[in-house]
Amino acid sequence: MNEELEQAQTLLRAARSIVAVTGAGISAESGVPTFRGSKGLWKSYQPEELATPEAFARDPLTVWEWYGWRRGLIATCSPNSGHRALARLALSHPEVTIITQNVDGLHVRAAQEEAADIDPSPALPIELHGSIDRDRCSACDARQPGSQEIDITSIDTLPRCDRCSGLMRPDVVWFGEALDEMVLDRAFTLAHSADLCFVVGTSALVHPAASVPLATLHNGGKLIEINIQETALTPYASATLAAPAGSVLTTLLSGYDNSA
Ligand code: BV8
Ligand code: ZN
Repeated sequence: MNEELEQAQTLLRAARSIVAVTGAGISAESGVPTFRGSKGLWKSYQPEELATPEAFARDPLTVWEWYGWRRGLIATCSPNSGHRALARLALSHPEVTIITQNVDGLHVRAAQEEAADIDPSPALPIELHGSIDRDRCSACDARQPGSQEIDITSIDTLPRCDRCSGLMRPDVVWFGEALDEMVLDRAFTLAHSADLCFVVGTSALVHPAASVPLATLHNGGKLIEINIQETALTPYASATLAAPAGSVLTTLLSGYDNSA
């Protein structure tokens, strides 16, 4: 691991523009279940069963029950040292952008907490799949803060739109739904122009998000993968740090994040 860590630090020092693409694995140490791990969220459900527009149209009560449970769980979790190390890096280096597949909002909270009284925006992530903390109207697209208490007694007690009384849904991207075009374009543009991409805690199975790191590669940039397991991206990584993201990112970025 030390050799890989040294290689990663060499790449980091040489980099002029950096993106960090994160997945559920960066939030595992905060207690947020991953999707495909042993205790993965999907273990008790099938993605098709819950995270699709068809499931919501067919059974909004069960979909809201699952999101209400996840929202409640995530509210008890805190950003871990991996989120914080990335936030500090992005705050001290404007050429760093965080791009996340996660909807748990922990990068946002890490940015706000690490920024303290300075502007947190350089460390706010591009959220490719939306945010579980927000609701979106299934009729008029209006967004409003996510309701903490979801009353799943009946369809009539589910969250309603303040504007048109339409049925609200979690403001996340479901399987079979297109990602926001502007968001995706920005992510690919930044990854394409980056000379270094950290890929942290993702199984690299979900597209188009899993292709974002390839944009760095295809333009001659390098990948550093941080994951406790191998993935389809591992063969393309110039350095592979096979350890929990929290400790690896803290070690890797400690010598770097205050050299603004
Ligand atoms: C689209 C929001 C087209 C919801 C998510 C067949 C049928 C239907 C669709 C498809 C299909 N084949 C391909 C597709 C496309 C599909 C897709 O990619 N499916 C996959 C499963 C094959 N993609 C889509 O549907 C996308 N949309 O294609 O639209 C389109 C175009 C135009 C018009 C209309 C349509 C939309 C995909 C978005 C789905 N929404 N989330 C919610 O969260 O409830 S995706 C969901 O999985 C999460 O957001 C997460 O980001 C994502 C990926 O998972 P990971 O983050 O990688 O997490 P995972 O558990 O898999 O892995 C964790 C990793 O961490 C592991 O590698 C583990 O080793 C590691 N780890 C664990 N602990 C640690 C660690 N690493 C370091 N430290 C640790 N401590
Ligand atoms: Zn509405």
